[in-house]
Amino acid sequence: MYGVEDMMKLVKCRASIFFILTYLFSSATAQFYYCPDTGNYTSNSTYKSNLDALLPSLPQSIDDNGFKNATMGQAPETAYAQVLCRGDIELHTCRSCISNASIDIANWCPNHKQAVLWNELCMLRYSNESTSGILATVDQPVYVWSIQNVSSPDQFMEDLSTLLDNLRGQAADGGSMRKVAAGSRATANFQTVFSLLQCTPDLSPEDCSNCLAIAAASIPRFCDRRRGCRALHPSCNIRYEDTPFYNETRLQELQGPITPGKKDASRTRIIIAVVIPAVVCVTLAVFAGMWSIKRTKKQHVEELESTQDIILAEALQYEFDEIKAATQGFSDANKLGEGGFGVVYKGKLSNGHDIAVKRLSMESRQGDVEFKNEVLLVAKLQHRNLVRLLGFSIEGRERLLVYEFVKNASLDRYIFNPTERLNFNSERRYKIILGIARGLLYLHEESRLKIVHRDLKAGNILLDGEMNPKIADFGMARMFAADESHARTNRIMGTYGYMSPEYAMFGHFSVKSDVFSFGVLVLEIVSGQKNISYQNEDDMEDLLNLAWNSWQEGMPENVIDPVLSASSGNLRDMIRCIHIGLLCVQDNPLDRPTMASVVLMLSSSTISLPVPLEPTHSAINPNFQEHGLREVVTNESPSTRKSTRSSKNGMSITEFYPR
Ligand SMILES: *[C@@H]1O[C@H](CO)[C@@H](O)[C@H](O)[C@H]1NC(C)=O
Ligand SMILES: *[C@@H]1O[C@H](CO)[C@@H](O)[C@H](O)[C@H]1NC(C)=O
Ligand SMILES: *[C@@H]1O[C@H](CO)[C@@H](O)[C@H](O)[C@H]1NC(C)=O
Ligand SMILES: *[C@@H]1O[C@H](CO)[C@@H](O)[C@H](O)[C@H]1NC(C)=O
Ligand SMILES: *[C@@H]1O[C@H](CO)[C@@H](O)[C@H](O)[C@H]1NC(C)=O
Ligand SMILES: *[C@@H]1O[C@H](CO)[C@@H](O)[C@H](O)[C@H]1NC(C)=O
Ligand SMILES: *[C@@H]1O[C@H](CO)[C@@H](O)[C@H](O)[C@H]1NC(C)=O
Ligand SMILES: CC(=O)N[C@H]1CO[C@H](CO)[C@@H](O)[C@@H]1O
Repeated sequence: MYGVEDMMKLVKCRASIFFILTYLFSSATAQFYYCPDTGNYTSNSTYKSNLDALLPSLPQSIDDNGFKNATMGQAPETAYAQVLCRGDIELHTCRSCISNASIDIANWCPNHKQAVLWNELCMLRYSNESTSGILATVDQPVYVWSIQNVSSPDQFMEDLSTLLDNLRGQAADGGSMRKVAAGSRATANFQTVFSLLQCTPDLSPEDCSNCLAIAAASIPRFCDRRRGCRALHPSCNIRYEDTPFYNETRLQELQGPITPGKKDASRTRIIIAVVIPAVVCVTLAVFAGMWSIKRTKKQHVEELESTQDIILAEALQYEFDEIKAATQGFSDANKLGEGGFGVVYKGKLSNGHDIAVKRLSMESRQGDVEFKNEVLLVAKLQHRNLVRLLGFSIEGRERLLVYEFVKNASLDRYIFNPTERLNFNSERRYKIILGIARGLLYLHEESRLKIVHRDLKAGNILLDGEMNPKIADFGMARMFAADESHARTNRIMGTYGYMSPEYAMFGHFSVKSDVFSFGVLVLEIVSGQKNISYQNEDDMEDLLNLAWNSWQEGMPENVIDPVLSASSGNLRDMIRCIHIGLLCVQDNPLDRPTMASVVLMLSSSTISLPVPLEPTHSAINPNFQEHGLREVVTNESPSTRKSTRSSKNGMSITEFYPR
């Protein structure tokens, strides 16, 4: 019996790495192989004669479904083979492909007891061990990518991820004869992404789905922004391109109509008409690892959900030394910033990719396995307004998180900076607010995990090269404390000034405490002022107070950053933002809108907004904290207390400034 750690070592020892440089292909000639170092046969062995008899028989035995498993000979010298043709090709092409592969495989993996060969149209593998019905993935699968990049990478990768999610289940449920799904989805710049997913049909639906999930999970790491990519495992493969590459007619003939992305049908047709057939130059890196480790599954059920998670963890795990080298030994020169959980460094991997590395300083209460589990879950959260978690590294007590590198600095370095904020016109600010709202909505409602951020603030919003906002540091609570599932905590991890009263005082958190922080952030972005500003020495006035008072006086433009008033005439969007901000910072969590309503309010100018109630800002200003506490404890409902006065003023403003 192996423990998980032993098993990780086992994976590493048996892994061998092959690199092949550049391939140029415009036809089916490019081949990718994997020859695990599991032993060689001798030329006079029975195994070799069994294999020699088996391979040539494969092309004729295959049928329209494009899959065949076959065996030859008696144990222990039995030769097992599996072939899988791409789900949309003609039978005669499939046969020709397998026939070529069965000859070529001996050239690529001479004398190997186990081998896999992929080319554009088919896959052939053989082994001295039964492969039927067993999920086989390599821990670092073969990724083949186009060297060309898409023009709107964030949107493209997000739409791709959605498309793959949709197709995965469809492929898994394909039945015992065929597990194939193909489809397309419209994305930015009138482009469309096309994808074909396939498993060997001998897998169970669950294993097929897992295999495809593993293959898809590393696409952002190996094929980020690429126009096309293939992820190849022995048991499944994924291919996507920004041009149609599969034969839709043949697929329909074999398994009924394919379903393109629902709303995308008309656009897809236009795109198909104008695409230029691409000759894709491919760089290939073959990372090899262990072939099939399914048989150890049962021993690890308690620690990790499944062996597949272990394999996936391997795919996301970086060598500590690699990261150390990438950050020049965590040098001060590479330091990007410091947060509650550790110092963040800029790094450059040997393949040229820029990364940001968070070196965790806080002692976690979790074991390595729990930590890996949480990283896996958080890495699955992908949205264009979230900073992408690429992986992790563990060595001894050191824990590192590896993130995509986001070009420009965090939002606070711009909006509170007297010169930088001149470049932030109201349009840009509105776009940033909307982006943050969308990212937060994804975390709260659209993702599988339903994460409460708990530390949303300007310093945690990063801006990419196009000044799109990306939320950083989400999921940290999951990776540190096991108490995320409880809506009450003794560990307050937010930042003072952004914390909702119920969180700051009682440790109650919920999506609505994030909404509060979002409200503060909105007011900051609009005003260019921090949560607290000292207007004069005696009279300390915080931002929420200022916003509320100006609102009440019917002068919301007083809150707006003066650099905006000077430059732009149309401030309606900003006033709408102030209104939304005030709705978000209301004392009673139930009065605050959900992020879904916030996104709706921001996206549509015709929706009329409810009237905000006065925030008592009890948690904002330390001097008011006692006062605030008393108010909440007496259980007087803030809504009944304030409604008369505010509705009058609120109404008039809503009517004055329609967008
Ligand atoms: C099998 O043969 C290859 C060369 O053909 C060699 O590189 C490899 O080390 C051999 N493996 C074993 C386990 O002997
Ligand atoms: C397959 O070959 C490897 C390497 O020689 C050996 O360790 C393993 O036991 C063989 N498997 C079977 C089922 O004979
Ligand atoms: C194969 O040949 C080697 C010598 O080359 C010999 O030692 C071995 O016994 C032979 N094996 C079989 C199965 O004939
Ligand atoms: C694959 O081969 C095994 C025997 O090795 C057989 O039991 C199984 O039915 C085959 N599966 C398919 C899908 O042909
Ligand atoms: C098989 O090889 C022949 C000769 O190299 C080639 O003409 C043919 O296109 C190949 N078949 C496939 C499906 O790649
Ligand atoms: C495509 O993007 C990758 C990764 O971001 C980058 O390294 C590469 O230089 C880009 N290639 C082109 C042709 O722009
Ligand atoms: C943001 O990043 C882009 C691209 O790196 C750069 O051209 C631009 O100057 C940056 N903007 C600011 C305000 O720093
Ligand atoms: C007094 C107060 O709450 N100040 C906070 C305002 O926000 C910044 C971050 O932008 C915090 O660092 C301050 O503590």
